[in-house]
Amino acid sequence: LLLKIVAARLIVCSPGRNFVTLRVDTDEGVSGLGDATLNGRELAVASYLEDHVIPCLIGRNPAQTEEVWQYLYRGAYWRRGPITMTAIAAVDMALWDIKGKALNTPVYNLLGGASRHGCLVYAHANGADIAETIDSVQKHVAEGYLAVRAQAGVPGIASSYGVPKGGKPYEPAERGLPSESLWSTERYLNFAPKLFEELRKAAGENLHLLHDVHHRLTPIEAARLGKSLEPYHLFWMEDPVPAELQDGFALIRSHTTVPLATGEVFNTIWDCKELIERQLIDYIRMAVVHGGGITPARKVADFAALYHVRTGYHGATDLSPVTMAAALHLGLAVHNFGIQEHMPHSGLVDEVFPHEYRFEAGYMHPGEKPGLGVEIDESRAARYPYQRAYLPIARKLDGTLTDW
Ligand code: GCO
Ligand code: MG
Repeated sequence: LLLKIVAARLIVCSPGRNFVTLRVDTDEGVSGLGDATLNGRELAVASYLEDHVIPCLIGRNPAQTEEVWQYLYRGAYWRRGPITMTAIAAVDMALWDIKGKALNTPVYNLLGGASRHGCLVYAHANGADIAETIDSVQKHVAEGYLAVRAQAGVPGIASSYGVPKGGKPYEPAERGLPSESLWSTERYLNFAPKLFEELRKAAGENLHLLHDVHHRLTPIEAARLGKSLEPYHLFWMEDPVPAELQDGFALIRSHTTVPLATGEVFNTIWDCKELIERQLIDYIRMAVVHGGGITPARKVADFAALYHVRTGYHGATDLSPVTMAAALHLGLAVHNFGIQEHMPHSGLVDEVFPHEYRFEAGYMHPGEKPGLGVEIDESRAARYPYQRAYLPIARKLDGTLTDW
C-alpha cells in the first residue's frame, strides 16, 4: 500500500454533547476518521493534535500503523497520560480506517477476522429507587439485551451516580461549571445488596447483571460489597476502588469471588500490566480512544488472554460512534472478548455520525463496510458548535471532596 497523508484536520462539534473528531486525507482520495474525545478536557486534545501532531503526519504512509504509533508515542518524549494517548488514538483509528478502505475490507478482517457472530453488549438501566430500576432493567430486556448494568438512587442521597435527573437519558457532563453530587459509603453499602436481591428476583437467573461502583470505596469496603453481592452472581463489579493503589485489588480478591472490571481511565498497558499479570481483575475496560488506539488495544488484549482476563471496553456516550465502531471491530476479532458497554447515542449524534454498526438480539456487529464503517456529516456537525461542559464532582455528607 503506497498512500500518502496529504492533510488532516479536526471537527469539533456538540450535538447534545462534545465530540472531537480527526479526519485524515490521503493522495488517493481515501480518508479516515479517529475519535479524540476526552470528556470535559476536549480542547486540550484538539490543541495537542492541531498544534503538535498534524504537522508530523503530512507525507507519511497511513498503512504504517505500527511505525506511526511508535513515532508519536516515543517521539513525544513525554509519554502516556490521557491527553497524549487520546491524541495518538485518534491518529491510529483514522489510519486503520484508511487501511481498511484502501484494502476494501472491514477493519476486523485486518485484526484476525471474526471470531464470533457478534459482540455481547450491556445496556444501562437506572432509576431513582428499586422499583424504577427494575422497570428500567425490564425495558432493556424487552428490547433484546442479554446483559444490563443497574444503578439506582441511594435513599437519602440527592443525585446518585448513574441516575439521570428529570427523566432524561443519563449523561454526566453538564454545561456551566462542574455540578456537585453527594456520597455516603455507609448508606450505599447498606442499600446495594437490597437492590440486587430485588433485581435478581425480578430478572430471573439468566440475565447478566452488572454494576459500576465508580471508584468510590476503599478495598475493605469493596470486599464487603463483593461478598454481599455474591448470592446475586453479578457479571462484574466495576471500578470498586480508585486504581492508583493496585494492591487494593489483591485485598478485594482475597475476600470475594465477584468478577472485577476496571480500566476506563487507563491510558497504556503500563496502567494495567500488574493487575492483569497478577490476575487481580477479570475484565479490562481501557477504551480504544483513551488507551492510544487500536494498535495498543490489540496488544493489551493478547497479553490479557494469557492471564484469563477478557475485554469489556468502556462505551459510554462520551466515546463517539467512531470509538464504538473500533471497539466492535476489535471485539469481533480478539479471542478473549468478554462484553462491550452499549449506551446508545442520541438520534442527533447518530445523524451527525452515520454508521454501519447495528444491535440485534443482545449483540452488536460492526457491519461489512470497508474501514471502520463510520462517517461524519460535516455540514450537520457545523450546526452544533463546541460548548464547554464538565463532569460533576462529589462530596461526602460533611462536605469533604471525594472521588466522583
Ligand atoms: C461507564 C463510565 C461512565 C463515565 C463517563 C465519564 O462505566 O460508562 O463510568 O459513566 O463516568 O464515561 O466520562
Ligand atoms: Mg464506569
